[in-house]
Amino acid sequence: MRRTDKSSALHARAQTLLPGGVDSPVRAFLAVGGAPPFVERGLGASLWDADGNRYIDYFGSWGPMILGHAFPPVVAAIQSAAERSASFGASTASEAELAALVREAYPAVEMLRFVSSGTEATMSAIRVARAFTGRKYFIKFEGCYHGHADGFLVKAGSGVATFGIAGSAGVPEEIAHWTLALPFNDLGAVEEAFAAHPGEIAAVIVEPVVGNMGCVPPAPGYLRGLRAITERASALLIFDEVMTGFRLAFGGAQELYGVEADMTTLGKIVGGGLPCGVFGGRLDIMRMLAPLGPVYQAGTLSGNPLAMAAGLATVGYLREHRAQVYPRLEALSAAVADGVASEAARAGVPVTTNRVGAMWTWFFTEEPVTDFGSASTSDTAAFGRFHRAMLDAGVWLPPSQYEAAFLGTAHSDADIKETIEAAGKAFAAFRAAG
Ligand code: HOZ
Repeated sequence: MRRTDKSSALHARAQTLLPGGVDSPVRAFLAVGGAPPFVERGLGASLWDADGNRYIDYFGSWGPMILGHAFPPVVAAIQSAAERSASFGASTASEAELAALVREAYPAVEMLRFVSSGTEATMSAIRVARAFTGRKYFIKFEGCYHGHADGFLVKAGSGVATFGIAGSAGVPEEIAHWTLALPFNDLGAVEEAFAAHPGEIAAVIVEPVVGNMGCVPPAPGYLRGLRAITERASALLIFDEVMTGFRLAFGGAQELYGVEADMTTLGKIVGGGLPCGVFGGRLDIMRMLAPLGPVYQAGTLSGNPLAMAAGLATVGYLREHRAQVYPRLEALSAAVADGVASEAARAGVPVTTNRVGAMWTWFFTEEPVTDFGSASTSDTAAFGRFHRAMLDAGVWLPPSQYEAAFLGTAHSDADIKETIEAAGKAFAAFRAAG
């Protein structure tokens, strides 16, 4: 039996000091039950908690750890940068170096700015889009999550969906008013919104493959349709590639689907596990930013040298080894996603599997999952039971039905086999429980 006393004690102490014992709600395990393991260290695809339990990690710090934990070149890069100081608040050569790598991966990102999180990236992108177009509304999609800035919390995914919070207390309705939340994968709804608000919509922001209502791929032609509608309406198309960037391909969803956005936001992998985000896009749009233009945006730790070093080591590795990395991620992800799905089918547990490359979700529903409405048909209690059984067997999945699972280059065939076997036992227990 998995020991949990040390993690439980740490969790109890944290709850007296931090709301819910956490610094981000999705870590609290409220949707799946049980005390969250407190992590002591990670190496490769493994995590160890305070009680000494080892887990195969399928959330990878929610995306960044595509090369595994404590990947030696990333560790060395951070150590070397730290020896030269953790922060200057002044420019270093590493910013332009990483920016050039980003531009190589994303040709549509002609100019960019580094920030410290995905939320900062998306909120800044919307501010620039509003200034560029002179319009106030923006469209987002139900179940998509673009960070926790006020206007994004309307019908959002991730923890907002997990905890059933429709918007958020503290967001003035005057701000929420300018967010038009539409169903994902429904081009007709987008056409209707533009028809209802002619000349008033600044931008459409979308996760091109959604990760925050679980993994939901775009329907064939959907991203192209968004591209065409926004072009026709002279609105900007913003791809939030915080999750998909450098994961689905070196050039993210834009490379995979062959659709270019006017603006792109990145985070997670681009910082190699350190706090880092990016917003960028066409030159004429990015020239709106101070000190060149009238849109103000700033940050003491933006372009932080440790984050740049970790990002350069990570993105540089992906660039150099992309011919091996992405096919390997595809093969491993297909093996684990399909293997677990087969175990569910064998046990008669209804599961719908959505996957694009190294991100996927097992939805506990019979229905195809194409939007937040269909994702919501999932049996979240059954997901919780599955999550607990997998954790007890040493497999740490994202602790919500409304999150995508990830893997990285450090996962081995043995890890996949162990995961599928654990799932088989978990589903067999479902059958025994009736
Ligand atoms: N985008 C991540 C989860 N969907 C963020 C993780 C967090 O909220 O802590």
